[in-house]
Amino acid sequence: MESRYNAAEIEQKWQHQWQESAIDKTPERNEQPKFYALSMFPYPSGNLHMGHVRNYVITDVIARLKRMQGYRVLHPMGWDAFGLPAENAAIDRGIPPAKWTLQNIAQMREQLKQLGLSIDWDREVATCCPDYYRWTQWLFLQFLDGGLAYQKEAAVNWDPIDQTVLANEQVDNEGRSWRSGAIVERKLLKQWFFKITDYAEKLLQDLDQLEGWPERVKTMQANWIGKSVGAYLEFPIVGRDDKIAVFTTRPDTVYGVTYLVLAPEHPLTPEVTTTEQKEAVEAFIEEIKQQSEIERTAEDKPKRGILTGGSAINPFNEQEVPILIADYVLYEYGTGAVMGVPAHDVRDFKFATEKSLPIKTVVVPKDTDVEAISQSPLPEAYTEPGIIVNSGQFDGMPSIEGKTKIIEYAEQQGYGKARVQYRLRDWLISRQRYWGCPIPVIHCEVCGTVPVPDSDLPVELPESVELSGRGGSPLAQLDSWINVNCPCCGQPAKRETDTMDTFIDSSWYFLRYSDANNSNTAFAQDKVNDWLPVDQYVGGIEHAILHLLYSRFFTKVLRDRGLLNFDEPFKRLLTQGMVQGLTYKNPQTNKYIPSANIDPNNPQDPETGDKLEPFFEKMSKSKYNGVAPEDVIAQYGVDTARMFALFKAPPEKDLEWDEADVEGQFRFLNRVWSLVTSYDSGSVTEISAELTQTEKDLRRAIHTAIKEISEDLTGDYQFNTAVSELMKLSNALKDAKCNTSPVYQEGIETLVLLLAPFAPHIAEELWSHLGNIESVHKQQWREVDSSALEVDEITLVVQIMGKTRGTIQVPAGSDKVALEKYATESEIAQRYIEGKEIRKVIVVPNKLVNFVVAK
Ligand code: ANZ
Ligand code: ZN
Repeated sequence: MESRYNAAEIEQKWQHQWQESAIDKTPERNEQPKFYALSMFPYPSGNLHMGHVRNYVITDVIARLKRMQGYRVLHPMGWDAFGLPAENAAIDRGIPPAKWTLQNIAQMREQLKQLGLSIDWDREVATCCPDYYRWTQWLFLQFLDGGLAYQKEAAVNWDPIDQTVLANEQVDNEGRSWRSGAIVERKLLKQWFFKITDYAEKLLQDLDQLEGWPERVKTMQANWIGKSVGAYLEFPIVGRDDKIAVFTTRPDTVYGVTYLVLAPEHPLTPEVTTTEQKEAVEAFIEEIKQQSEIERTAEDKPKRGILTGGSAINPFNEQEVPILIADYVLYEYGTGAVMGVPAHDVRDFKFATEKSLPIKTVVVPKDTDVEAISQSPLPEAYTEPGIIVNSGQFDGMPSIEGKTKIIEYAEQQGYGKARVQYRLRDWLISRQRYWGCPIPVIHCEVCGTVPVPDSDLPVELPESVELSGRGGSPLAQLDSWINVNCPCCGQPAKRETDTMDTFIDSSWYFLRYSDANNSNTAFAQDKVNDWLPVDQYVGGIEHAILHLLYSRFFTKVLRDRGLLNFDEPFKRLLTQGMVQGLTYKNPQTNKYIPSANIDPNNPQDPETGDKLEPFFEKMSKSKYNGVAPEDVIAQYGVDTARMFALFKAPPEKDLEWDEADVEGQFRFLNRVWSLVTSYDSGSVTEISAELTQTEKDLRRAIHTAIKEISEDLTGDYQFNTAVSELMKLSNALKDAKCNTSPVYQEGIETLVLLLAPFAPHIAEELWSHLGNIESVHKQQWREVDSSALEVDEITLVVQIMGKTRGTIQVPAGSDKVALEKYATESEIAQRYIEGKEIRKVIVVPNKLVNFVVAK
């Protein structure tokens, strides 16, 4: 048989067969080691894009490889299905969010199935379905029971367009909502929080366990947690009984304090403000309220502040210092108050200079003449360590040592202590939105906040809700849903109307997959402890902080509640790069131009005639640089698309979509196709006692491929070099002049087996063509025969002017050029031909090299 490679035909055929034979079903627990391969589940927008394709293909190759290597593999898929877009679609088009979401899921599931992914669809989860969110609610109640969920009034980010609260991370650097783009305002509201701060230290420490994570992701997490070591110090307020507590990382500079600053929202602000300053202070506070946290702390903005008229005493030196309020001091961090040390902090230096506040040096570089520097003003803040001066009993001490000594002293005196502070805040989890998981509590005037009893879960989302996009929570408008009897006292009470942040849904889905269809519990312990932690997690770098941090937090809380027995959910993490498309933008008009309208040989703007420089950028609709997966599949087949996505770049790097390289992979698969289909297994001869050199060389090529590909696919997953090795093997087979040898047969079979994880359909077809009954995907991965890798040596005679001067060992099968090189570089030749002109080199393959030199 020598037929054409018809990708569409064989892909359909095998996808159908695989479904029939349930080949991708997760095996029951057995003596095989387990491997859990997981892709970050998608939001069901309705359309699969190239970024998805790349993500899922990477995970699929790993899953298929691990199966061949003898693991029982869990490779599931699901949908992160709650969230704003469904609600917005409902508002814009009048489709109920549930309907819209389920339609999208159905559509995307079909698209995913086209990719030939070896997913166990029996374990599919969708976070918006009651059989899933029943357990999200149950988990929420676990947190509530553990004292890890609570309500408090909080200044929140308010999106005036979407009419909802946003988490800090949903606000960009310019203070805009990540979804609507509106400038975010501050508003005080009662909100639900998860106490992630209780786990700050653990979340930081355990990053060390994550050897299989990219360093940069671990650094991002550590920075987000933001641990600071310092002190808590108290300054008595003049004329009052109370004190102002500050958090500082530089207790060694406490003698340099020349003022204190409170956050405008600090409860002591009105208390310390004098009558003379009252009006000005209140006006200032009004102004600050309009600013987002990002604006308040932006480096490049001038710091704004105002005197309160009050003052406090520095307990270390009894000095009286003024109290100010300023925008850059945040109420939520530390104690909401800071001590101003302008001589040693850049921000304080700027602020003090602008406000003409005194600057007092208390740390100097070693060997500084203190008298001399106190004569002239300090040109800038000195922020380095040094020697303590102007600080009473601590003078002369290195500042690093001074930190501990000053804290010890403050502790003895009773006005301070050591303190560790984290930047991480508690997780604001409530949303005033409809399409999310309802928070399962009931508010009773008598009993307070009462959890919904387990038997009443799930609290289902009501269907008949008016979604206008305006006002607060849509659920709050539905009286029939809100009014219930208190589960405790039976009196009329009200349901909570907030829904949960969708990050909660995605903080435990990987646990649910281990036991996805359990209707009695979120997951059985034996299942979750068997499959988890995830052995390889694959997803985008955009989730490097929050999703991963929240999932780690959930895992630790559930472990502490005895629901599972591991510390960390994801053993290894691969953050795949983006898929970039060829982009045209007119620099004059700043408009993106669809590439379909452009002649690649002479790119110019069809409207203006301006010349264009193409470049690569992340594929997106607005840039007209996207390539639709379905188009590529229709043209080349999914195996080519997979091969291209794997070959073009290492998985963690960005991938530039290039039609010519897609073609290249298509041609490669065609070469493999004809190589294997033209092979005649009927003509194979008996294995001979001694392999010929050709056979030996081919065997070496085969086992080199096995070795290299196996190595490329452990740990770092260098699919691109693995595909190159496949190409080398295919070339070696094409060139090998031993088609009837059993070694050639071994080569053909190996090529198909090694190709199987990458291009599963063509490999299956070719495997079956070779006469095999059982699927290629059920075969064992080939082991390296290291004896095949050994290079035979021959003895080469080295002659000078026809006279034998010695012999050297060289690799067998070396060609003439190589032999001449070995001989020329040998010590023997060097000794005899040194300084002489070589007239001629005569090479007799496998025997000798003779140098003819000038006398
Ligand atoms: C005095 C001082 C002197 C400070 C000096 C620094 C250098 P990190 O490392 O980020 O934790 N600070 C404390 N609470 C604050 C708040 N709520 N808003 C704004 N700034 C606050 O930074 C800790 C330092 O940030 C603290 O140490 C404090 O200024 C300031 F030479 O105290 B420092
Ligand atoms: Zn009650």
